[in-house]
Amino acid sequence: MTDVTGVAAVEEIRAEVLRALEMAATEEQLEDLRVAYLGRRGKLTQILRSLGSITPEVRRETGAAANELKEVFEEKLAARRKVLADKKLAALSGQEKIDVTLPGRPYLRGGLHPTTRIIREILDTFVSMGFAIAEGPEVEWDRYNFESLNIPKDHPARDIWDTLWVDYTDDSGYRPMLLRTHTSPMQARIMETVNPPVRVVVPGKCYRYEATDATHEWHFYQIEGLAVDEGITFGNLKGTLYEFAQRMFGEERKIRFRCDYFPFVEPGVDMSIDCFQCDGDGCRICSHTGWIEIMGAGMVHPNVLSSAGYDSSVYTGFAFGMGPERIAMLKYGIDDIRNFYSNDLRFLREVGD
Ligand code: FA5
Repeated sequence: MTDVTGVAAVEEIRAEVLRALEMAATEEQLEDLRVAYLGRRGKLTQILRSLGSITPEVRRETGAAANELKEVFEEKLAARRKVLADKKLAALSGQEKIDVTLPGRPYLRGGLHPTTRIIREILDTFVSMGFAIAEGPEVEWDRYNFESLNIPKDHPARDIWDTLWVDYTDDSGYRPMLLRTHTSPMQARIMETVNPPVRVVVPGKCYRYEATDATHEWHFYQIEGLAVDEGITFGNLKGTLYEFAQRMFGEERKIRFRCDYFPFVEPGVDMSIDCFQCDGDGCRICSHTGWIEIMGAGMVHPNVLSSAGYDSSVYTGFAFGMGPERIAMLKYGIDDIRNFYSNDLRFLREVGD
């Protein structure tokens, strides 16, 4: 390339590119121009690349002219882009009008299901008393749901829990499983894995093959509690559950224990609180008894301790099991448990959080 050809070529490009820039009417055309002159194979790029192969005198002049043109081109390109973008915006704002008097679009906010809300509230109360939280399987073996809880096969107490069975076959053949009827199997599972002292609460879903009514669902939650150590007495059970009831339902609440039968505790009790609606006088909520039953409880049966490998001559413990939906019903005045899982948004919005 000669001197004349080098600088002349740059000047030729300058005239061409400045004209083209003025004429470009869209952002796409500007981009095409950029590629045509400054892209990898662009005209100006090629001149810049060829500088290394020309004589030093020619290189200096041609290089200076080409670099100056590159700068001018980039500046004008940016300025032209801005002119086009401003034009586009002005055109748009002419077409689009925002009516600031229109009401805003409402957005839907998710919330906590009432069961989740009450479970968290109950668990928080026990955690603040030093209990840990554990969870376990909903599909369970007969061994945990019944046998380890002092309910052998063919024991009449099995009738208390109407069970949904699951067919299961593995290498050892057909082995029936079940949908756990209560959270008590976790008592055995926990004691098998940790040494005393134990203080744990277990929330979880349970299933029973039973007809539904205002206080019974075929699937519902329970919260199990278990405390095992040396020297635990019925007094500890009463004190813990009394504290729980006062924190959940108010300091003025009274509690009552009555004998009840569960094969895995001895003695077994059910615990009631005096009705917070009528203060024990009797009303529709407490079926005119003045008391509302909230859970089953008792001292862990020595057979349950020893079947989990604990020495029942050294350790004692208490256990309890409550239904959070029933507690939510009492606390929030809900009159039918079937509302919880029928997916009626009006109910969920009213009672959820
Ligand atoms: C039991 O299930 C025992 N495992 C509780 C227990 C644990 C006793 C540890 C002693 C020691 P029960 O069947 O009563 O007991 O159920 C306990 C609670 O679960 C009830 O008080 C009730 O709140 C709830 N519950 C039971 N069946 C249903 C149901 N069908 N629908 C809703 N809640 C239920």
